[in-house]
Amino acid sequence: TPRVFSGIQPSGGLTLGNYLGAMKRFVTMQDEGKFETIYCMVDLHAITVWQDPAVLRDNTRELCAFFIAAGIDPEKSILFNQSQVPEHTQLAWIFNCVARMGWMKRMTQWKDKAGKNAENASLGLFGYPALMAADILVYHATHVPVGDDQKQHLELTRDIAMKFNHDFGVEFFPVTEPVIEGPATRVMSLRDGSRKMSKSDPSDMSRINMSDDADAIAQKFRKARTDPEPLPFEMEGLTDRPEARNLVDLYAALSGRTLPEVMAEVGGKPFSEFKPMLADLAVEVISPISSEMRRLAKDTAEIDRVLAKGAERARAVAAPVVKRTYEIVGMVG
Ligand code: AQP
Repeated sequence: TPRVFSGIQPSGGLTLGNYLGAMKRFVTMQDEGKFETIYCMVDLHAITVWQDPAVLRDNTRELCAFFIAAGIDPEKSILFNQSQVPEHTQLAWIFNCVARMGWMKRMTQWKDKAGKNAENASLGLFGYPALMAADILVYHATHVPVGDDQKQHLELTRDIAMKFNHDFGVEFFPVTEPVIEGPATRVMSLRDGSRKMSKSDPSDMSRINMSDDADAIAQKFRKARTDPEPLPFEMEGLTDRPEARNLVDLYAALSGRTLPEVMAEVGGKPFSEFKPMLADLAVEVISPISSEMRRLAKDTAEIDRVLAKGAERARAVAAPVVKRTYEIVGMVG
């Protein structure tokens, strides 16, 4: 069976963008039953920027509770935390030696996150995509569901797999397919239609957090930036109106309907009418997940048991791949 791998950073909270662009699609792929599904909290990625240790531990457990509350079944999928499976970093070192500096320097996430202060960014942040390639390829994953922002990193993963295979004259690592589809592969900030919604945006008003209550959600949509025109009647009328487009996309993704279906319902409405509809729908989707998350997160012993079991299952798949890789590279052992 084809194998799916994807991960989310426990870098604090979870946005509606992470949920619609990633988590919700992880659940669909698990439930379709066409794939073996492997999902990961990538704590080693999170520490490429500073994380308070106690907060990181809490965030990792909370993210695990989110996965389960959103519908990931730790029996059906392998659900685990990255640092509990050392094979990821073992393979990442090999990939550090395969990937080229020039490839890494071209990554837009590196440029965005390191910004003008690249001299002071961590080496880990620069090497992030090599660890990500290892996360995926240590399972020989064939399909990776992600948001649109990760497209470039997945291309790099393919480049690393191909260069490794070519350098060592083997057909060992698969060339992975990104799975970037659906109506919410790039959810935009509520304050700026040209930036993606992100956990690390300094403005909390720019995002819907999966832990926001109904009042906060209603307020954030009410204050979301828009132009003054009412919604158009046709999809074409959303071109060059990024904020309007984003809200309509969100409505479609949250209601599980297509854009044309949604336009037939809300076309022509002023934002004063549409925004409360969107807020109600978001609350309907988010609140059962967040209340279940809070319930599950209370039992940290149970979360830790799930993570330990997930790590054991993950290692059973990853260890033989690392062993074979080290043989191919020429390590004695
Ligand atoms: N705005 C988004 N729309 C759709 N998908 C998104 N993803 C992130 N933002 C959006 C997808 O969520 C998955 C997990 O992302 P991550 O936790 O690894 O970190 P990220 O991509 O860097 O997301 P954030 O929220 O912007 O976190 P920070 O601010 O810490 O960097 C990925 O599949 C991603 O595509």
